[in-house]
Amino acid sequence: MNRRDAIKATALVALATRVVAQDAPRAPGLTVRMAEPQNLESAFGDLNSVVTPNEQFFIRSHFAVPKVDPKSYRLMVEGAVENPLELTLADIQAMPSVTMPLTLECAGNGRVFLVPAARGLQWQFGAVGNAEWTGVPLAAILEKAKAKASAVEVILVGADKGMIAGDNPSPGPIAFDRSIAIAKAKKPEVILAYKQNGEALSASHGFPLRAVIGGWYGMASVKWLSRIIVTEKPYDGFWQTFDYATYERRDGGLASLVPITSMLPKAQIARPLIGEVVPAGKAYTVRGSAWAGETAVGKVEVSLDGGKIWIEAKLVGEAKPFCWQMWTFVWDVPNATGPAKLLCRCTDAAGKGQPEKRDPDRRTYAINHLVPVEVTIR
Ligand SMILES: Nc1nc2c(c(=O)[nH]1)N[C@H]1C(S)=C(S)[C@@H](COP(=O)(O)O)O[C@H]1N2
Ligand SMILES: [Mo]
Repeated sequence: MNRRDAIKATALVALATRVVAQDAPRAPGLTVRMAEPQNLESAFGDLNSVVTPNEQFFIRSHFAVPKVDPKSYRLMVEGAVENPLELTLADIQAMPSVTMPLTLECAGNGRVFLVPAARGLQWQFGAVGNAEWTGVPLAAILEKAKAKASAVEVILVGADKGMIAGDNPSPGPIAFDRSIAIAKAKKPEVILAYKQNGEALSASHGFPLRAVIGGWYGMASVKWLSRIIVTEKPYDGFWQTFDYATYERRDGGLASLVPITSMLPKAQIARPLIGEVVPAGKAYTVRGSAWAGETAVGKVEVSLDGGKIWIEAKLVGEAKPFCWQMWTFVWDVPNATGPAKLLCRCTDAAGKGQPEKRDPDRRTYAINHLVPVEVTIR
């Protein structure tokens, strides 16, 4: 290498280091579901604390991560408000803050289990995580902006943009956005967060500011939040009509597409992993987590016989609203070698459980039918 090459190499290394330093280091256990834009799945089998460490938190991004300069950043609040706002990051951080654990599950989590196979990212168990989010309640922002009494919805707009390809291509680049009903927008579990587990948001998770909509599937938790538009009629943007909508209100052959909101009850087994070899004739502590969206987890049960007999698992730790709960179940593994099948299910506090079979009305979202974990006893 001559001197000029050496200088060039050093410059490249410096550049590469700087690019990497924009984001938090990632745990080696993450699975790449898409390289660009980066979509990473958590190692759900590694679950051993109620809070998912930032470097293990799944990433679901539809477009490239937008570069947002925190100094020139402004959050615009407009539409059906008496007092439109243009807030700096400092303005937002000067407001009274709240910190709360909220669980986010991608509406496509579990898509790999759909039969026949569905298009889209093939998430297994790891497009879900739980973090302590710090920020300001959206309600406080709406109050500051004096949202009108005629307000129906709040549209949250991200700074990321791109083209939608495929059968129904977008006419040009569109932003990632999503509306939520005004009643939900004013709930305390809806926050605009600038910290995740006590650290500034990383670029991948929405730096400098993101929405976190407690109880709802992840798509409404808009990252890189740039605009809030208060509207007097329901919004029908791409991300709640073409995408992230399920068939509901079926009535005499009429089916309407309704935007996905609350997470459905779901329990997942972290250990054993699918295909794990489990020692024969010993006790094995099965563990996992369960969540129920806007409702509390009522109970978690495990079946070892394909769903005939269900035995209650032990819920671990304190139950917190909009936050998953860990559970364990001591399995007395038989002293005979061969295959075994474990099932788990969550019933929410209102008595709603998980379906045994997949409901096709849900298209490729809101996947909470029972999925067996098949292992080998040896
Ligand atoms: N601006 C923007 N916000 C977004 C997305 C996106 O692509 N762009 N993806 C959404 C989806 S589908 C999910 S599941 C969550 C994932 O959040 P995470 O990447 O921090 O895990 O972000 C949501 N917010
Ligand atoms: Mo998602």
